[in-house]
Amino acid sequence: MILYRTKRGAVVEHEGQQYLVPDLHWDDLLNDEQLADRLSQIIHSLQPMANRIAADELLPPIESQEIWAAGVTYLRSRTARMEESADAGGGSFYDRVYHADRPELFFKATAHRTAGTGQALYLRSDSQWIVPEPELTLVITRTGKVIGYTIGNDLSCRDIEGENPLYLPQAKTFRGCAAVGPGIRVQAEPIDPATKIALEIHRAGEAVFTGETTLSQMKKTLPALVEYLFRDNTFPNGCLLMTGTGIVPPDDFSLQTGDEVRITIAGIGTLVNTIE
Ligand code: DO4
Ligand code: MG
Repeated sequence: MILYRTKRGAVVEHEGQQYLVPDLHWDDLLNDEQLADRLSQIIHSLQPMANRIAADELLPPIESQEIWAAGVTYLRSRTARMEESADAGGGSFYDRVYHADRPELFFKATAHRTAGTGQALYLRSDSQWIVPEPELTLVITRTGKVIGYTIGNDLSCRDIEGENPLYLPQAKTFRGCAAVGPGIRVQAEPIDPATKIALEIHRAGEAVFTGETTLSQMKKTLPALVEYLFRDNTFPNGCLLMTGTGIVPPDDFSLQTGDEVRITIAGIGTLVNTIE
């Protein structure tokens, strides 16, 4: 079942039908450890919506949650980071974190810096090398339970992070730096490791980059990422955790104004954003 945050309220899509679930607060929903069961019960007593939700009614599936992100969880990311930081003496940091037990975890964004599907992401004005990062994104309650999965775009400035690893917060966090959506796949069971993630970047109607990976390529486990994130940390309204990219365009690629970025994760949907 997919849960959408929309201009009409929370909407559940199940077996091809959509149901408006009134009077529910988003922050409460995302902190319900039994959300899958609760939504199943609620829609049982509802009629399907006669007028389905249109694409322009969708809102990003986030309210008071912080978005955090894990890095260097796939070999492709480790290699790309080592290359971009080579001139700055990037040395072995990325290789070491790829193999270490402790993951790289960083603060990414809040709702006001985050777009939903169909909304714009922004290029940082002092970066000339910006790429999308398509990432499975966990939806986690304040108690640390994963109650669903969405799609994330961890927009990243490779020149700024490559110049010096201490610039990471500036490379990652700025206005319009993140996208999540279109909705949340609510399920209590772990996600299938064979799940595919695909990235397409379109420019003037043409695909200028396409790439694909699967969750099974991830070096870290999802429970380990969540356990480290919640170690000595609290999230009063729950949080979203982007789990790292396994797809990095070639080094001569940078996003441009007008590009369209499409990220598809099987079973969740497609997150579409234009670049401004
Ligand atoms: O260390 C830089 C960021 C890594 C990252 O965002 C990723 O691997 O997805
Ligand atoms: Mg990333």
